[in-house]
Amino acid sequence: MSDTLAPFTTMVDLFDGRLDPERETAQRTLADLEGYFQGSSLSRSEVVYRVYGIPVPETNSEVACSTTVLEAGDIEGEYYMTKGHFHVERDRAEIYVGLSGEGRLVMATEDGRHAVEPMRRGTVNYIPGGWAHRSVNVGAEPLVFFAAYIGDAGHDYATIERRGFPVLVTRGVEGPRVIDNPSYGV
Ligand code: S6P
Ligand code: ZN
Repeated sequence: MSDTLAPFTTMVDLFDGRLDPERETAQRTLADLEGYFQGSSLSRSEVVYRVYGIPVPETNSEVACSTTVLEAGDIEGEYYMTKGHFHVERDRAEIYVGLSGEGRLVMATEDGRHAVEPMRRGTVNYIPGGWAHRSVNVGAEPLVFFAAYIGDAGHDYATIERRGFPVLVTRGVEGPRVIDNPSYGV
């Protein structure tokens, strides 16, 4: 029993995703996302997203949680998005709960299947094991969501950095479009 966690409570602002207490924050700028978009941006210091974490031991008996706040914007029509990752432990699943804004959750398997699901306030997206996942903000306001995943999942960014996702989400005249990624797997 000695290494059993004590129960604790965190407040989450259901609109802006901020946690109280705020324990661990990561932020990604356009510079951090270099090479992820088809186009390029002159700005490098702009923050694209922040992740507010509720850290727990990284074991398969704990559930790790975080909120993500993904800003609105695009680079040459490709909407702002997260890096996206597989879990290092490939079979670890995850749940996203939409809090505000409008987005798309792009998912892909290593053998090239893909799926695109909606994200907005009230959506509960189930990301099965084996599916890489990337969030895309297709709205004019920040996209905010809550994530919960098995504590030892780990993040494999390298595979996505190398191969990308099979599809991209871009700004079309009639709204967001999902198009084939010309650089996929290259
Ligand atoms: C963690 C979960 C999210 C993302 C966050 C940022 O498993 O999927 O908390 O980490 O949305 O995305 P990324 O791809 O930079 O980790
Ligand atoms: Zn994940």
